[in-house]
Formats: sequence, structure tokens, C-alpha cells
Amino acid sequence: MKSKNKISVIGAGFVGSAITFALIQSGIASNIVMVDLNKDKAEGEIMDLAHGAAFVKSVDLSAGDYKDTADSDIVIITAGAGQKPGETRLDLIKKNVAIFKSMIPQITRYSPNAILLVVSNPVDILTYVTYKLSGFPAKRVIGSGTVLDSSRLKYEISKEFDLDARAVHAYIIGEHGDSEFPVWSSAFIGAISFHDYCETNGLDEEKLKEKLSKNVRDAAYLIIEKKGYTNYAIGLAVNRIVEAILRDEKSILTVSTYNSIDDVYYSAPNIVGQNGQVIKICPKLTDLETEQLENSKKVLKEVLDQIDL
Ligand code: 6V0
Repeated sequence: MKSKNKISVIGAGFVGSAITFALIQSGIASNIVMVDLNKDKAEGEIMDLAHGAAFVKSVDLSAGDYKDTADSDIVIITAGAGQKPGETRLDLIKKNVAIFKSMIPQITRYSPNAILLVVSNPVDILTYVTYKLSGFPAKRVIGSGTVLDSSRLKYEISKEFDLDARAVHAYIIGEHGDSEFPVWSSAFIGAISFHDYCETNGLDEEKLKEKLSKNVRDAAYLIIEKKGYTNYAIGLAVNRIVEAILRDEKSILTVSTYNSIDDVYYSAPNIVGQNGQVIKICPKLTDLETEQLENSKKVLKEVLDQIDL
């Protein structure tokens, strides 16, 4: 690991703050800069976080402007507008694309060698937009994608089977959104396939798959219904991606990456290291899963076709 790791977090809202909190706890960064249109918000968050100095590893925290993000190793983008009443999903996307058009040139001007890690939603669309606007190689522009959703799936399986979530290997792939789906054919509990585990334990596999998939798909909606937003688990997920990059771990994470054949960003298991994406290593899919992935790409392409870049 390099002796100095500089990370900039753009957007000091619920998500940007939770990510920064997770980064501070993990001690992975030596320097974190927060930028927000609302300067007071960024300053307030940084002051609050900085007062934990006595309990965490040394880290230089500041709120600033784009020039203060210069030479970042990673720039995490969480800024974005929220959906207003009466606004369609497409209106919101167009508004966020406009925000990205103003933000990305300022980020790339000061950190031409950074890895850009997009978290703002719709994450696959905005990661594509960031790739196009930045002119960076695709491997250095990645989205948090379905890293959080895969963690939700591992959690659901682990609760069902009363196991450690870290013993579960299972992926949600495709769009980070309604068309995402679990790759059940390559889900493993330790070294035992999900299918074999269900069979050995006399469980109704199809019923379980349906229940667990639904719980993952509904998770964000349910949390938003109850508390208005989601932030802590995405904070931990982004910290995990940052660790994989800065430590050059070559970890396998379902980040959103570019597919040049279809000209679209979507999530699949990817090896992640110090240069960003190393390679996509999507498992062999069943016919149904292939169909689901094609549908997910189609959903994303249809949105991209309606955006002017
Ligand atoms: P929030 O609390 O409204 O924060 C957004 C912040 O962005 C605010 O502080 C704004 O001031 C700031 N902002 C707006 N425009 C600009 C700009 N031009 N430059 C700098 N800052 C700006 O939202 P929250 O933090 O809850 O969510 C942020 C984004 O993350 C949203 O798009 C969410 O949908 C998305 N999430 C993505 C997840 C994922 O898994 N990818 C998970 C949760 C949320």
C-alpha cells in the first residue's frame, strides 16, 4: 500500500458522509477532502468527523473546493439531485446528467490520474456519463454497482441458513435497480452450491430463491419508506471497493464496469485492483440468467438513448 492515499468525496449528503465515516473507521486513507455545493454542509460534516481524531488512525480531513481535490487517488462521486414531486425518473436522470456535466471536468482537471468511483443514482447510467465526460480509460471509471445488493443477498442467505454472511458467495448482477437479479447457478455456501445445500437440508429451493430475491429487490424501497434514504451499508460497500483499489487486492466485487460490445455499464463480478477494473469474470449463466442479463442491459440502453452527452 502507498504511504499516502488521498480520497475526495463529492457530495456531503447522507451517502457521502456515511462513506467518509466508513473510510475513517477503516483507516485506509491518509487524506480525505469533501466537496459539496452546500459548503456549510461539507464543513459541518468534516468538523463532526474530525472530532473523532482521538479514536481513529491519523487522517487529514478537510472540506474544500475542486482545487483542493488535486492529485486524488480516488474521487468518489455521491452528489446528485433528489426526486421532486411530479418529476419523472427520466427528468431526474437528465437533471443529474447536467450536474455531472458541470462536475466531471473540474474533477478530471485536478486529478487526471484518479480512479473515478460513481455512487450517485442511477449508478450505471451516471458511471457511463462519467466515462464519456472524463475521457478516462474505462478501467478507471467504475460504479459501486451491485456491490451493496450482493451484500444484501449474502445477508439474506446467511440469515436464512444461520451462517456467517462472509461464508456465502453469491452475486447480484445487471442494473443496480429493478432489473437486477441473483446468479443462483453460481451461489455457494462455503464450497457447497446453493442447490446442493437446499437439497441436502430438504429445503424448497424455488420458494427460497423467490423469497430471498424479493427481499433484496425490495430492501432499498423498504428502508426509504422507513427512514427516507439509505446510507450506512453503501458507506461500507464503498469503503470495501476503496480498500480493494488502494491495497491492490485483486478482489472480486460486483462493481459496474464498461462493456464495449454493448456500449453500456452494468454490474458483474470484476477483479478490482490499484488500476481500477482488471477484468470482468462473469460466471457461466443459465438460459434464464442470460435472458435476465440481456433484459437488464436493454433497460439501461433505453435510458442512455434518451440522454444527450
Ligand atoms: P443527499 O443527502 O441529497 O446528498 C446529495 C448531496 O449532493 C447534497 O449535499 C447536495 O448539496 C450535493 N450536490 C448537489 N449538486 C451538487 C453539485 N453540483 N456539486 C457538489 N455537490 C452537489 O443524497 P444522498 O447522500 O442520500 O444520496 C446521494 C446519491 O447516492 C443519490 O443519487 C442516491 O440515489 C445515491 N445512492 C446510491 C446508492 C448505491 O448503491 N449506488 C445507495 C444509496 C444512495
